[in-house]
Amino acid sequence: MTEIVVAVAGQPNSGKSTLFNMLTGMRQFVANYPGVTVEKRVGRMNYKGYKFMLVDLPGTYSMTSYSLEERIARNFLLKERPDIVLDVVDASNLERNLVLTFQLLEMKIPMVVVLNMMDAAESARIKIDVNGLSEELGVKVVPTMAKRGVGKAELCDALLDTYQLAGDINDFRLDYGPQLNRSLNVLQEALADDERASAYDLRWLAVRLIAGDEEVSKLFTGSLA
Ligand SMILES: Nc1nc2c(ncn2[C@@H]2O[C@H](COP(=O)(O)OP(=O)(O)O)[C@@H](O)[C@H]2O)c(=O)[nH]1
Ligand SMILES: [Mg+2]
Repeated sequence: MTEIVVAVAGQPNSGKSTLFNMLTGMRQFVANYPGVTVEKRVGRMNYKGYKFMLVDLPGTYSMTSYSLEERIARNFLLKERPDIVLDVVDASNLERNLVLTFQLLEMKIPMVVVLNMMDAAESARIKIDVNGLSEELGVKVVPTMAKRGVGKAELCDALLDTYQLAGDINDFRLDYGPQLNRSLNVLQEALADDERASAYDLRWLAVRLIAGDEEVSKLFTGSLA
C-alpha cells in the first residue's frame, strides 16, 4: 500500500517537533536534505489501516526563499508534492503564525491546520472560533495540546479525511487589493501559455514574481511568452 506523505510545516517554537513525536513516537529516523547539512527528520505512523510518512520540515517564519531553511522547506513542497501539508500554528500567537499559513494555502497543496498550544491560548484568555477559521481558510482546523498528547485522534481523522478529498483543494484567495489583483490577473494570463509555468499554481507564481522572489524569477530567464 502506498504511504500518505505528510510534510509538517510551522514557525519555530509552534510545537512542531512535539507534535511530530506525538504522532510518530519511536518510529523516526534522521536523514539530510540533498546537498545541505540541515537535518531531515522522518517518521512513520499507522492509522485505521493507512500508512503515513511524516517529514518534519525546518521551522520557518514564512515560505519565501530568503533563508536556507525556507528554501529547503519550500523546495520540498514544490518538488516532492507531499499528499498533505500539516501547518502547525501556535494558537496563543495566531496572528503572527497566520502569515505562514496564508503562504502555504497559496501553494495549493491539500492542507490541515493544527492549532497547537491551546492550553497557552486558554491561559491567555484567547478564544478562537475554530469552525469559523476552518471555513475562512477552506481547510480542516484541529485544536491540540501536543505536549499533553491531546487532539491526536482528531488530527489523524482530519489527515485521513483530507487525503480522501485530495481533489478538493482549498479555494482560499488572499485579497491583495484591487490594484495588485489586476496585476496578478494580467501576469497569470501571460503565464497560462508559458511551458515553464506548467508545474506550478499560476496565482502562486504570479504572487511570487511580483514579490521579487529570486528563486522563482530564475525559472524565467527570458521574457514571458
Ligand atoms: N504549553 C504548551 N507547550 C507546548 C505544546 N506543544 C509543545 N510545547 C512546548 O513548546 C516548546 C517548543 O516545542 P517544539 O516542539 O520544540 O517546537 P518546534 O520548534 O516547533 O519544533 C517546547 O518547550 C514544548 O514542550 C502545547 O501544546 N502546549
Ligand atoms: Mg523542532
